[in-house]
Amino acid sequence: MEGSSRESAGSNWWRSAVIYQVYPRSFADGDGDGTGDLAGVRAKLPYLAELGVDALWFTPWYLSPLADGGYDVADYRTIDPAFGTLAEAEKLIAEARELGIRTIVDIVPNHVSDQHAWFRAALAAGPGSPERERFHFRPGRGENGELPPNDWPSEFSGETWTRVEDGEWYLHLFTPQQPDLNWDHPEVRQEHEDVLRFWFERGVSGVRIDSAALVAKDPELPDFVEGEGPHPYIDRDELHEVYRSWRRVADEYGAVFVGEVWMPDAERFARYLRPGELHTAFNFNFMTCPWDRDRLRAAIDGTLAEHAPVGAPATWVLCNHDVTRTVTRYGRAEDTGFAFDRKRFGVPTDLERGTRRARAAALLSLALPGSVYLYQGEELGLPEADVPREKIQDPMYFRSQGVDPGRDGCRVPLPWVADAPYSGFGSREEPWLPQPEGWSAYAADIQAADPSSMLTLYRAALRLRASEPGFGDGPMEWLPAAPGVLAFARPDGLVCAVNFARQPAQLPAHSAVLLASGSLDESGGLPQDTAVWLRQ
Ligand code: TEU
Repeated sequence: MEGSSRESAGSNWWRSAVIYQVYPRSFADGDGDGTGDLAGVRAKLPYLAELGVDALWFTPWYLSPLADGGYDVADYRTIDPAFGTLAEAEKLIAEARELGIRTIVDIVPNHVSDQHAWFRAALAAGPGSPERERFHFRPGRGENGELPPNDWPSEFSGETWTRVEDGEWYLHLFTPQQPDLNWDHPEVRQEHEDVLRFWFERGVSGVRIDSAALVAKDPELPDFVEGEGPHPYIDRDELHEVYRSWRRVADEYGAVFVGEVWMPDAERFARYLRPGELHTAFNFNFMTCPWDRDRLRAAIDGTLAEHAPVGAPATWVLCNHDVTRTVTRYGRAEDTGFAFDRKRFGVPTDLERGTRRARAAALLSLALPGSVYLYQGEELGLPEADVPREKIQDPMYFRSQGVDPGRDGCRVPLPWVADAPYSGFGSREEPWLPQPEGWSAYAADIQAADPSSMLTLYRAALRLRASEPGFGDGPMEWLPAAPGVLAFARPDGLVCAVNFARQPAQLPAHSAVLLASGSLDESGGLPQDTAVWLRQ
């Protein structure tokens, strides 16, 4: 499957790519210590090549105390020893490239770890020092400075300010172990451009930008007043200059960006994708959309309309390491969309229904114009796991006082071999998060041998998508369809149809059925929650 996509050798590869997200801690454990690692990924490269992905996006693999699963980076130039070494990362990047697979790394510009050399120096240097200017240190409010400097709510619930021994407070939109950087500081800007170069020099083809819309802060750090002027820290105009500057660095290497931009406002979202800024950004409006024909159609139309004026290709995402896994979400009776504020313990789900819909959603998203992100285990149809409370590690759980289960349920180590300890994830030690009972039924080895498995569906879909130039970036056109059915045409006579309605639907006119997410009924009708790819 070398060079799986028609574009994979060209400079526009990213406009149509299928990008597989690796959460290294949970992907494969090469040394058997219970934590996934780079040796594990290297061993699975043939699997990824056979799956047919064009690139791998690695969530942070750098030195980190893991206060937030690696999004608390202590040193960008060192691979965390739990994962391996820099030399190994270089080998991995090169070996993947030989199989036609590019590498994307994750950069977290909003904050660093409290163990980062800069933050340690800032603490040691004290109030008023230049070392503190790289962060947001302030005196507190109240008579004795005992109150935080402002009222900003944390992205992770809880407080956004922590007081240090000498009485000053520092800002952290996430956990106290993730102090926010001051992007008005030239050294902060310079350092990140050096880090970009560091990874581009090592053969990396792209960068995912974490929390990309949060980096710029109102220098006054005022309280947030609804409806009054620009938000003090979300989507501020100044941050575009940061990314324009990053873009100049990326262009020297032909590398690309994907921004993590949670921005329901289409016009504001598209500003990140203007020429000279980011190449792409995650399409969370599609991901958070419930399994509903009209709402999905509206999300698709909205997505294409917002991307068109800036000439950027859309991305299609069904899940990632922050959200409830697709089959679990779509298996719910109602409220199948994803919202952070509705993440709760014990929401019932019907996995059979969820799996059927996830299979249909896979064919839907892979047929749409643009690139697609696949989160590890999605190709195995893994459900969200119930992680016992005493094993949960995600700070979101702790900061919500145990109300929000957090994100560990989608981060459980993958099952590779049904008949092996820990489902073949690792050999010796128990995995860092427990695999639930029945996990081995999802193992890649048995799915590879099962023509009706999720893995077989993904392999077939990716193979077809790579061999049909009509898929990926390019035009699409809605076709007339029965109520409850979405049908659209792509170039070269390709058609995708999805039936959301209870009654089976007649297939659009076609000369061949290329692939279906489930069996058609006896009279050739498309059953509920089933998608099909056709040739006209
Ligand atoms: O996520 C950003 C983030 O937290 C959003 O998902 C946020 O919750 C949302 O805007 C709520 O409205 C990234 C990473 O993907 C995540 O894993 C990290 O924990 C986080 O940044 C901090 O680095």
